[in-house]
Amino acid sequence: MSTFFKRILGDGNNSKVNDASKTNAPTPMVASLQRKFAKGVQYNMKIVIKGDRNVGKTALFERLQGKKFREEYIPTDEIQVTCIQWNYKATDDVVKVEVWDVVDKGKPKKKTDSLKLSNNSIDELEEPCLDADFIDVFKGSHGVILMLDVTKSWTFGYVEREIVKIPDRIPILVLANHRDMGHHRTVSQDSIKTFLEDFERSRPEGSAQIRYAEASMKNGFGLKYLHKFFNLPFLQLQKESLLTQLETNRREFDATVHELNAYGESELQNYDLFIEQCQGTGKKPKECVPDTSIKMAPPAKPIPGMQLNISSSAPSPPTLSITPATTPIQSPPSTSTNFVSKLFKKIQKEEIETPPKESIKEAEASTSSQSPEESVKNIEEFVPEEGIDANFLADTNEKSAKIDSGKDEESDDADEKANPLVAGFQEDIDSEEDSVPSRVSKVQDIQLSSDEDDLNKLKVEEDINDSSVNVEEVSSESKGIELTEADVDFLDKQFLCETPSNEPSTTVRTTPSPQEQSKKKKKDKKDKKKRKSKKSNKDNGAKESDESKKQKNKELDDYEKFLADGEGGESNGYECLCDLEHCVKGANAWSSESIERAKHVLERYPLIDGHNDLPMVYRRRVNNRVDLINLEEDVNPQWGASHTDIPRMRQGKMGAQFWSAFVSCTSQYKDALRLTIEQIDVVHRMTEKYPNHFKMVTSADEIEEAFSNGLMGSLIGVEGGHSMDNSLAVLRQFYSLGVRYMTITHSCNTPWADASPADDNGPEHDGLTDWGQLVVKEMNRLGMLVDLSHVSTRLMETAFNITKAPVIFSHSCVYAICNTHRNVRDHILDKLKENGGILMITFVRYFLGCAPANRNPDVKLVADHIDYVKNRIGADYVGLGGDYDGMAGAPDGLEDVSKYPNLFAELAERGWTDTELEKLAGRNLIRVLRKVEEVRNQLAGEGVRPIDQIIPESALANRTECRTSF
Ligand SMILES: Nc1nc2c(ncn2[C@@H]2O[C@H](COP(=O)(O)OP(=O)(O)OP(=O)(O)O)[C@@H](O)[C@H]2O)c(=O)[nH]1
Ligand SMILES: [Mg+2]
Ligand SMILES: [Zn+2]
Repeated sequence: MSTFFKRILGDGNNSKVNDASKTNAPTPMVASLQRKFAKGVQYNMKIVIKGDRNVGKTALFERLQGKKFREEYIPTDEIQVTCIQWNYKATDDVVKVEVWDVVDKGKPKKKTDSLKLSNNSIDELEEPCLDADFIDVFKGSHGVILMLDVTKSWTFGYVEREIVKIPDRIPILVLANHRDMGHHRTVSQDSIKTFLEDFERSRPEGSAQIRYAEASMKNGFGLKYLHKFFNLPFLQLQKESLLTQLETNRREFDATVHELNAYGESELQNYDLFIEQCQGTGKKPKECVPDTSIKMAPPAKPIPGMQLNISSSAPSPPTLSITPATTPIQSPPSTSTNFVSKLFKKIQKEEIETPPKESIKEAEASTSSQSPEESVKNIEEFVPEEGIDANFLADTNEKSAKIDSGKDEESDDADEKANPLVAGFQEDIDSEEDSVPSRVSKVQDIQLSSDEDDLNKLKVEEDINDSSVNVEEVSSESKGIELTEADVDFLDKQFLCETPSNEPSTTVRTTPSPQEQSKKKKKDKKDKKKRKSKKSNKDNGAKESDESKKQKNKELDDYEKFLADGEGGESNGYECLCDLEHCVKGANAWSSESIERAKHVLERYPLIDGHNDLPMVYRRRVNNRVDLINLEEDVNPQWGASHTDIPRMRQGKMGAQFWSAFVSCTSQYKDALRLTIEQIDVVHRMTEKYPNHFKMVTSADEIEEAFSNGLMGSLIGVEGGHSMDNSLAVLRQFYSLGVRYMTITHSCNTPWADASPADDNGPEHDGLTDWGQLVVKEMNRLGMLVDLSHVSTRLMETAFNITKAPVIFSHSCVYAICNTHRNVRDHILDKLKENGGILMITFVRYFLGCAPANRNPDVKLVADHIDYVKNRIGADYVGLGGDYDGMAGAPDGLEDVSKYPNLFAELAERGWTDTELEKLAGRNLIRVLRKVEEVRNQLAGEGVRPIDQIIPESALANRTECRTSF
């Protein structure tokens, strides 16, 4: 067995190679587990543990194997995998759980001495490094445990960045580790939960569950929760298996109907022709026998490649196993599908015990006796040469009964039959019973996942006896890392582009020899008795699982209570090893001329971006403690990767920024107002802290003035009408605090306005209620920009009808290119032109690249959206609202705020004039703001008074519990 393979899966026997106490290598599976698996694994489940460096992934990995907690920190060099066994509730199903301790960036290693590469040309190669850069760890996964350390805020940043890369179909457990270090805690439970709630809302319907729990690997807190969590990936796996089988069934069904149709219409099914042939002189069809007895087909063959075992023994749900396309029991070494469907395509030859001669004979005999149908290759052979056996039907049953009993003398329970393609680790399954010394080589066919194309192809055939390795093929294709990467605007109602994969379940399988099968059956019978006696106890336990349903809001076990039974305690702080690398992918090259031109434009006229969520990052990562962060330096080492800091803003030639005072919709009817004021406070304090860079500005003139003084203007936008708590007084005071736009809604409806999901789900208020219309009017009167990003299309239409001033879309894209309700439809663009407002194109990957675009978002795609607006309504109505730090990921070439010039260079190369580029940068926004100020002044001149009308009580029905009535 290759050392490579051993590192990944353990070698399943008493390995000399692995010593987990010394290295990161996995431990071999214990004999009892091997035996357990040997009786037939119904499911193979893959669970991935992911997290920043030093959060306790390996500690969990080892806890899951029943090992003790280790204080010592040994960074893991590369991905390690082990197998554990787990049961779903009280059922007898054997679920083999393959646990992956993922390393994002490993250390490449020189090949080890034990490997002799036959191909000298690659002798010098380093062994491939098993890390998440090289392997798409989510492929074939059924669950992900995303770990963070509650004492290190950047490890939460890691979770925020990584969670969006996990395919929607995979259940996720966010595990906040180091709970025992509560006194050093810097990541609050609230901030994690709020983030997860927002994120969950942004996922497409039908996405898998995201759970949150706290844990301590030191004292074992949270492991019980984890055990229960496994139910989710298991049920997901079961669902996928069922769906795959249904799909195969459907295809087979169609094919059969097709075949029957064709056959029915062919000459073969023409009775006259048949009779003619039978009576004629030529070669008669075999069916021409003077016998009227009924001919029946042998028992139906199973659907090729699939075998469905539905067991009724377990109460619920039915157990089921998929048997992939059958491989001959003693198949020759195959070089096509195996272990490295996912991991480098190494084929490994496993030594296994040769069955005793008698059992080989038995097997052969049973194989030959088994094969009346096996030998039937076409319809001609359907009828035996000797003619029709009058008792065919009866015989069939009898024969098959005999065959069965020959194969399985002791089995009295179909459910107990060994799965013919049992999961791996069959070797040495019953060491104490094995007495057969002779050995044969056999290919163990192991599939960890199915997509072969995304991975490097490396086929290695290894002979266990001399440990030599033949590298047959090495391809340098890199894996498709892009696959699961989708941007998520944590704030936006957003859907990931990726279509949930319906890959078949991960399977690790070998074909057991007849001897192995028969042994297993014997064992199974023994085991069955034991299990039956245990079962009644277990059934009682099944009730327990209902509790997990109630746990949605009760994620945290009582830690204090837990401590009473545990040990608790301190641990040293550990050095930060977080990987802060920013990878700039696929940035397109522009001529230096274009880049220079772009920079000149931005030096002449302020680039005013419509939306940046840095204030939210302050809240989530440092609880709004502005002084903890130095924005004048790279912030990445300070609080984990993010898009914005002063050096990068300067590099990006920014002129002014609307900072978003965003609070989650979950705070609506609760403390949204306080939280919003806190975000406004963050903007003021952040601005005042860096007087050499920022200046608080509230008008068009002030933006230009700050710019001319070399300062970047700080503007405030409140993102979501829920922030104003249904009070026009609050709206007015927002204005006093410097707020210059309010987005009418975020992703939730307010009691007076419909958010964009209403486009899909139907309106609650037909856009805006009467009182909602007053909000728009009051904003006009105040001189506050009406922001229509995030609102329903109907609301946009209404707003256009009532607003006296131009509106903005602070961060949206074009619907014609990407059909999400967060984007702006053509007829709205036309109205926008009439209104004189602007659409500020956002960089949120999903809003750029969803269908019909279906493209990887990059600078060019952003430019396409901008060009679209220009072509439809003109360059006067477009601007930029990047949404940096409010989205995960960013388009290629626009990775952070330093990259704006790339976009301007791209547009310059598309023929945009300098004037048009200035308009895009800020001139359009300034024009709109000036107009809004003009309307304000005009209304003031007309003596229009503040709107005095309070929201009708009926609008707040059932939502008044947090309000004091006067
Ligand atoms: N106090 C305390 N220490 C923990 C806990 N979990 C892990 N540790 C310690 O934290 C350190 C890091 O744990 P590991 O499990 O090696 O972390 P890791 O995530 O695997 O780290 P990498 O392999 O470098 O990515 C070790 O010294 C552990 O002993 C915990 O819950 N509480
Ligand atoms: Mg580790
Ligand atoms: Zn938004």
